[in-house]
Formats: sequence, C-alpha cells, structure tokens
Amino acid sequence: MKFLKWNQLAHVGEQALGQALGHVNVLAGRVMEGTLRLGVTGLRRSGKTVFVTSLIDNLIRGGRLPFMDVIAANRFLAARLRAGPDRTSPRFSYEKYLAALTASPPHWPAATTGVSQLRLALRFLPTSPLRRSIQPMATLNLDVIDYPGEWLMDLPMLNQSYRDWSTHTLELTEHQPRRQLGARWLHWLSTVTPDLRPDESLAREGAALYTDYLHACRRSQSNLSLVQPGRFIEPGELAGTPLLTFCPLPPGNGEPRAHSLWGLMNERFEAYKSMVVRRFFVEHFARLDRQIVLVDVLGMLNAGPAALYDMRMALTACLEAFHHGRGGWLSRLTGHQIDRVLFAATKADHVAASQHTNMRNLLDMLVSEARNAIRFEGATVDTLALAAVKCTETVTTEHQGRKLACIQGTPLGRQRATVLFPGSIPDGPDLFPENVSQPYRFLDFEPPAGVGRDGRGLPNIRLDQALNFLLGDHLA
Ligand SMILES: Nc1nc2c(ncn2[C@@H]2O[C@H](COP(=O)(O)OP(=O)(O)OP(=O)(O)O)[C@@H](O)[C@H]2O)c(=O)[nH]1
Ligand SMILES: [Mg+2]
Repeated sequence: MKFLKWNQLAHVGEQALGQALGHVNVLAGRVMEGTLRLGVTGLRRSGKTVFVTSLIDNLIRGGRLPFMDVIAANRFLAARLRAGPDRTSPRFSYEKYLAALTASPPHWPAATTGVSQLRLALRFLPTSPLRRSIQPMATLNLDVIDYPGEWLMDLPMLNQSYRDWSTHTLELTEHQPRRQLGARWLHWLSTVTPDLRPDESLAREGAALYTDYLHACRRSQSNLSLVQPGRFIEPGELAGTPLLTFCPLPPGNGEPRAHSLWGLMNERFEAYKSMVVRRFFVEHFARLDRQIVLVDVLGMLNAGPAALYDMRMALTACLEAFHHGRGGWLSRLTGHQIDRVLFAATKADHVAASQHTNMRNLLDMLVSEARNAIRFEGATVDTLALAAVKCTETVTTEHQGRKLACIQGTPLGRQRATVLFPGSIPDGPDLFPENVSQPYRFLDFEPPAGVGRDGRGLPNIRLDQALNFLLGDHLA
C-alpha cells in the first residue's frame, strides 16, 4: 500500500483527501487507536482559542510544524476532525475562527462565552518496523476543549467552604486597587449583618454590587486575574438564575443562624459549587493526560506589579487542583493523572526573537512555585515562549549607530504595518524599577493580511516544539 506523505497532502484537493482516507478505512481493523486528552489551561485572554485554532489548522493543513518529530520523519499521514466524545457539548468552531483570522481584513476570534470541544484524529506510521508489520498505521485521537478563561478561576473555590471563601475574598479586598474598586459593595456590606433574615432582594442587591466590583477588577488598569466566581463575569447559560445570587459576607464571631442572610448565601455558594463548578470540571478537566498552561506574560508586564502578583496567585491556586503525577485534589474523584505539563508564554511575536529566552526565563520565574510542586509530584514539566499565530517579523534597524532588534507588523486598530522597537524583557528578577512609572508598553497586533491563505497552516513560533513535548511520545 502506498501512503500519502504529509507534505503531499497539502496539494491534494479535499475530495481526493476524502477518498484517500476512505481507502484507509478499509484497513480499520488494522489501525491501532489511542486517545489523549489535552487540557488547554489559561486565564482570560491568554490565547487559548487562538492556540487551539492554530494547533488544529497546522495538523489538518500541515506545513508549519517542521520540527515535530513525526512530521520531520515523514511518518505523519493526515489529520481529520471528528465529533467530540461528549455529545452534550458544542463542537469547537475551528472553521469560524479560521475564517475570522483569514478574512479580509483579518480579525481575532471574540472572547469565548461557553464551552466547546473537538476531537482530532491523527493518523501516523509507528516507528518500530515490527509494530508496523502487525499494525501498518496508528491513530491518536486528540481531545481538546475551549472555555472562557474566567471559569478557570472557579476551580480553587471547589476546595473552600463559604466561610473560607468569604474570609479570603474580604482579605484580598482590603488591598488597593481592590479596596477602591469595591467601595460600593464594601459600603453595602457595612449596612448588613450575617444574622439578618434571608431576604431575596437583599441577596440580589449584594450580588449585583459584588458583580459590579468583579467587572471593575477586570476592566481596571491592573487587569486583575483573581476574580471569582467566574460565571458572575461570563455567565453563559446561567445569566439571571438564582445560582448567581450570592456574595461573600464577613463571617463575624461564632456560627451564624441557619435561617439568615448568611444561611441563604452559604446555600447558594454550595449550590454553585456542586451544580456549576464541580460538574464542569469533572466533565472536562478531571481526566486530562497532558496540560499546556498559557500565560500572557507581556500583558501582565504592561499592567504592572499588582497585575503580575495577582496573576501569579490566581495561576498557583488553579494549578493546585489538577492531578499532576500523584498529587492534586480535583482528580481524586476519578483517579486520573497528568504526566506532562508545558508552561507557555504566549504572543512571543510581540517581541523580537532575541527576547524569547528572557521571555521564557521570566515565565519560568513566575510559575516557579507551581512548576516545582508539579515536578515534585512526578510529572515532567517544560517551559517555552510561543506564538500560535505569528503576526510580526523581527527586523534589525540602526538607531544612533546602535543595532536594534525591532519587529514589523500592524499594531491592533491600525491599517498599515510599521517597524517599531517593542521594548525588552529584563533578564533578572527586578521587573519594575522604582523610578520608572510604566516601564512596559508591549503592543497587540492585528493578524497579518492574507495569513493562512497559502493553505499551509497558520504561521507560528514553536508550535511544533510544544506539540512534540505534549504529544510526541504518543505519535512514536
Ligand atoms: N500576536 C499574537 N496575538 C495573539 C496570539 N494569541 C492570542 N493573541 C491575542 O490575544 C487575544 C486573546 O486570545 P484568545 O485566544 O481569544 O484568548 P482566550 O484565552 O481564548 O481568551 P478567553 O476566551 O477570553 O478566555 C487575541 O484576540 C489576540 O489579540 C498570538 O499567537 N499572537
Ligand atoms: Mg477563548
């Protein structure tokens, strides 16, 4: 039998590809199948949807993953989209997101408002000639899900009581900028006591003011990440339901009466945990095999020290829940474990290539606590800087006799490409010098006009390295 080579697939029409794969199906009895669940984890706007779109596009259309072993060794046959394993979740709209990125003018996908999933069947030739003589081809089913980053922040709540959560949230709100952002809600809190009767309109009032405070945290210049509960910001199908009608209350001394405002809020908090959070995470996160954690470090540097500190706390709290190696409490429910975790600094195309090592080192430093905890539990961890969709080129210019590594691209909201010096990333821990008020201004970029139209997969930086680490051993 003659196999189609990966680079040949780019040139065959869709019909021919369908026929080729149909022919392969004849041998279905001799195709070994495996499944790998990849958890794409990241706070809001970290780049999850764009990453999943580019991953699918590059595996389906091929051509821009040169250092992925299975492709470099010409063992990759083709990839095909399949329905996701969970029949109740919508399919990830790969075609819609790709259409947005390749439109004229191109644009980024909108922020995600609900969960979606997808299965990608990767067909390849196994490495060992012996295995190939028994099974000429193998298929790896790669399952991925996409969801609003806000929902990730619900994870730490699963392990907290209403009392713990209230105490912790109120402690956080004592510090600026939160104290000022939450001034109206804090004032409301000063007018109620936990022992008041369980009045529905009072609960609604508190929840509405608390929700305004969360929106203010999100919109603020500090771009705060630790914003809970996630559905208060991105409610999905739960908008307006009583499940979202609670807020933290000061616990006071002693046990408040059950028939009280506290009792009502406590009940709703527990209902939110079991009916929304637990269900979502058990369905989609508890049985992950591999995990990529996407972090927008440049966005955090732009937003300043409060944002960076907050992001670190938020990520550490979320990652504690996953089952890495033998630890983690989320998967105690299922006994499944993640054995490889990749931390990736996203949007590496926002800086010149010479900055990528510093970008990676910075991420390494920011996630050091979580990374060490995961390693301790026995999972393999790596860190890299990547761009799922490369929107700029590194160019060298001269300024006052000095060579400067600049980038060329179209800044977000502009029409024309320009060459600019994006700034540099420090190579040490001193990120925010005291005498400089806003040391970083990394810009966002538009997707380049005509991107992806050559049918070769979206241009990227190190997507192949990321996939090698995450899937490589399952494609051998
Ligand atoms: N230049 C560049 N920008 C990127 C890249 N990935 C993401 N972005 C930018 O980051 C924004 C957010 O990316 P998304 O993939 O939508 O982020 P998300 O994590 O899915 O966000 P939520 O759906 O809100 O959780 C995009 O609109 C782009 O502006 C990349 O590889 N390169
Ligand atoms: Mg998204």
